[in-house]
Amino acid sequence: MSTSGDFDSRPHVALLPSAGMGHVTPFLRLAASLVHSNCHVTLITAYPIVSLAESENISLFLSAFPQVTEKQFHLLPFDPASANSTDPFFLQWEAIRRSAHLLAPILSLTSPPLSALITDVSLISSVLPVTINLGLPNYILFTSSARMCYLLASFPAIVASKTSSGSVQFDNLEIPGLPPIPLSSVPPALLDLNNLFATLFLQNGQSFIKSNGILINTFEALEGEMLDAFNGRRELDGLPPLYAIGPLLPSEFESRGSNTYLRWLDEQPEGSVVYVSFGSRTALSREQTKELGNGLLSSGCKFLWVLKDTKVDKEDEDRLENVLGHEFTKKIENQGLVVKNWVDQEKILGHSAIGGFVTHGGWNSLVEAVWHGVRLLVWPQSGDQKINAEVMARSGLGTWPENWGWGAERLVNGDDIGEKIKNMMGNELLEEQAAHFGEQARKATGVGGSSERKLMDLIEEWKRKS
Ligand code: UDP
Ligand code: G50
Repeated sequence: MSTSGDFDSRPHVALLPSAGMGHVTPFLRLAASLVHSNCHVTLITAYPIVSLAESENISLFLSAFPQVTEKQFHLLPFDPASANSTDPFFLQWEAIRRSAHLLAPILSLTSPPLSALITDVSLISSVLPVTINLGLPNYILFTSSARMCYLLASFPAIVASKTSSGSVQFDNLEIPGLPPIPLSSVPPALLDLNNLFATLFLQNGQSFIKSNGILINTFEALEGEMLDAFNGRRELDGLPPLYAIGPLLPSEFESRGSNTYLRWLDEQPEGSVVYVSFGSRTALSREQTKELGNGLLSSGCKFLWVLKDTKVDKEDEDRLENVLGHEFTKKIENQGLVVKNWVDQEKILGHSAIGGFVTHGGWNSLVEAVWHGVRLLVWPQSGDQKINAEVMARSGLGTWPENWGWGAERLVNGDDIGEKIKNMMGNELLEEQAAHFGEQARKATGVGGSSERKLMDLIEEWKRKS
């Protein structure tokens, strides 16, 4: 056929996500964008899948993109007791890591041959030996902020110099030209090297230097100084290039489920509703949930609240009334809507009725809010969320009440929550900054924008390797 020459020059990229929607979602968005940029794409999916949200989104993606090849990666049996964690998503990362050697035949038997593999950051130290052995370029997709990426790159040296009997002694992490990362913002799990998250973080940080490049879901206008700080130490530390290719944009395939809440939003005045969600894998305690409910009522604002009662969605079965109580459920009817299912966050954040977002600070949620120009009240619960909150607060996109601490650290009182929500919803400076960064995000991903160019450069690099 006359097009066979072009066909052969298209790069073939395989993608290997890990577990949790915060990791699967950016991978599927990147895959969609690579297909639109004329790449062959293979998606490697590890089975069994932990949550319903992940399996549904992967199916929706594969139906929307029949040209993408799925390679199923069946994990070896795994005994959770053999790993130091109770978190189902971290355990799945470890299960994938222990099966990584099984990737070799999957990667070497693809047709046309692969130009590159893009691996989730949580898996790299176990996948790199496989790709190095096959002579296959391996790129990382970093699913959090550039600020968090800097911590990951610094962690091996911190551990080498400051560890005694498994406990990491943290000082502030200095970053040239930027505020340091204080001990109080470091993911608590990193302070004890015996736990699984810290072990993986250390090994993955040590592996950075062996990878061909790091793709990251952020953009120049949002984290330019941070990207410069990272790139500034590359030569010294042998780090690979960091490519800011974000925001990775939501695609139509992600829309699903009942969306009566969108019809409810249609009836609300512009900018009047506060959207409340803590992402895909964070359940507040029942006590904190009730205080949040009281806070929403006392804020006087209309609200759309996605309430999660368990970490893994399949187990979230208790009825709303059982969680909130009959009386409270009745009280909110005139002021808000509470949903206990998966929602289409993209459509919500893009709805003109939304005027602010109370979020845990998961990086995907933050970047989605920035894209839609929605201001924030960030309430970090765990992991990288304080570090991400710092990025938002510094850019004037939102407020972060630092004295609220980590999620499990203290019970935040409803009146305090209500006050902070009211302040955020009335803060015009935040609104202006949010609109400004929304425009910058569009520029970055538009033709000739900083993120678009980075992705095009990478595709050219892969073409040369195919
Ligand atoms: N999300 C969604 N609907 C929900 C809950 C979450 O669409 O009901 C999406 C959200 O838009 C984001 C992802 O799930 O893309 C959550 O990732 P994030 O990094 O914000 O937080 P995590 O869930 O990993 O803590
Ligand atoms: C999930 C989480 C806590 C947390 C992170 C999560 C990240 C993301 C980046 O994704 O920090 C990252 C993950 C794993 C790893 C290195 C970097 O080994 O619950 O902090």
